[in-house]
Formats: sequence, structure tokens, C-alpha cells
Amino acid sequence: VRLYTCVVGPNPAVVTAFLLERGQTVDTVQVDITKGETRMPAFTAINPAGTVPVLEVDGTYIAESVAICEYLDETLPGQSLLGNTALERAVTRMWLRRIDIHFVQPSSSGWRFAEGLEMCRANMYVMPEAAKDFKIVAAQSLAWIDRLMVGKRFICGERVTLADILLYVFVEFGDRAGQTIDKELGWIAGWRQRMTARPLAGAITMPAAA
Ligand SMILES: N[C@@H](CCC(=O)N[C@@H](CS)C(=O)NCC(=O)O)C(=O)O
Repeated sequence: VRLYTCVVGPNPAVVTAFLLERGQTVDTVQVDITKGETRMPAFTAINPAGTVPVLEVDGTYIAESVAICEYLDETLPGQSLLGNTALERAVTRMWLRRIDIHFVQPSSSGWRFAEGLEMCRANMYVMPEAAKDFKIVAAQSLAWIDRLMVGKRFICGERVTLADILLYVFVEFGDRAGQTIDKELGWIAGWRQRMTARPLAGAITMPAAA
């Protein structure tokens, strides 16, 4: 397998964090999104969405960071980060979907239409006037997750899963890029400390907001 990735951006970092947590490496090809390399014909031929990460497996190209991690979870040696039973995996996927829809997407839109505006406007319809509202939606979703987590160690209970990785990467990137995490969210604060102590935290490369 070969991973097309980039040292900047939260979506590639989700796969990097996953691999660090599993203690595994794969061959990588660096693609520079800051130079628009994912939007060039050679790259859109492998991922028409024009984004990284992409995993190449025997001539098939898998895009979408969660889909890539699920494939790696099933094919790499070691402890699953989805779950060991159908029930555990279903619970993980429930949280992955909630985190993606309610936090990752509005947080990403908040960045794309504000801090990332100049980079993104060439490739998508942008709504700079909506950036503030997307950031509010993301912050409210994080507060919702914070309330639901009381009494749990990680998103799915005692086990660390891909749901923790997805949320952690986007929380840390958001905190460093104009979406400072509310320190009043007590569960999130403690969970961030637990996550930061783990191998996966090596995927976060930028310094934390003061
Ligand atoms: N839903 C996709 C999002 C991928 C994505 O937006 N990747 C960004 C980096 S964080 C990218 O490649 N941006 C370059 C561009 O849009 O030109 C996933 O989960 O992988």
C-alpha cells in the first residue's frame, strides 16, 4: 500500500495519528496542498475530490480519511481501533458519524471560509459570511459531546478508538487555527490530556494556542 499525504492539514493527520497509535508505518508520497498539487490533473485522476489523504492498494485508490483508517484497521497487525465485536464497531461508527457531521464538517467549513479562504476559493463555492456561524455550530457540538461523555474515559468508554482520533485531531487543529477550545468543557479538557499522552499525539505538529 502507498499513502498520498501531506504534512499540513487535519485529514492527513487523522491517518498519521491512526498509524502512530497502531505503531505501524506505510510507504508515503508527500503531496503539497499549499501549492495546489492535489488539484492538478495527475492527482485528480486518482482522487477526483482533489484532496489528501489517499491510500493506493493494488491499483485501487481509497480516499476519505475514515475509510482509509478502516481499511488499515482490518489489514494491519495489532489491536483494532474500531472494535473487536460487531457491537463495538457499530458504537465506534455511530460516534465517528456524529463527530464528523456535527463537529468536523462545520469546523472545517469555518476554517475554509475564514483562515483558509484564499486557498479554498479557487476550488469551491465559498461563504465567508457564514464562517462565524459554522464555528459557532462546531463549538456547540463540542459542548454537546462534552455533556454526553461524563463518566467515560474515551468516546466509546474504556477503549481508545478511531472516534477519539478523529475528534482529537480536529479539536487540536481547530484550537491552533482560530477555533480556540472552550476551557470550561471539563470532560474535553481531561480527555485532551489523556490523548496528548498517547503515541497518536505525534500527528499534531503545530504549537498549541496560548
Ligand atoms: N473528507 C475528506 C477531506 C479531505 C480534505 O479536505 N483534505 C484537505 C487537507 S486537510 C486537502 O487535501 N486540501 C487540499 C485541497 O482542497 O485542495 C477526508 O476525510 O479525507
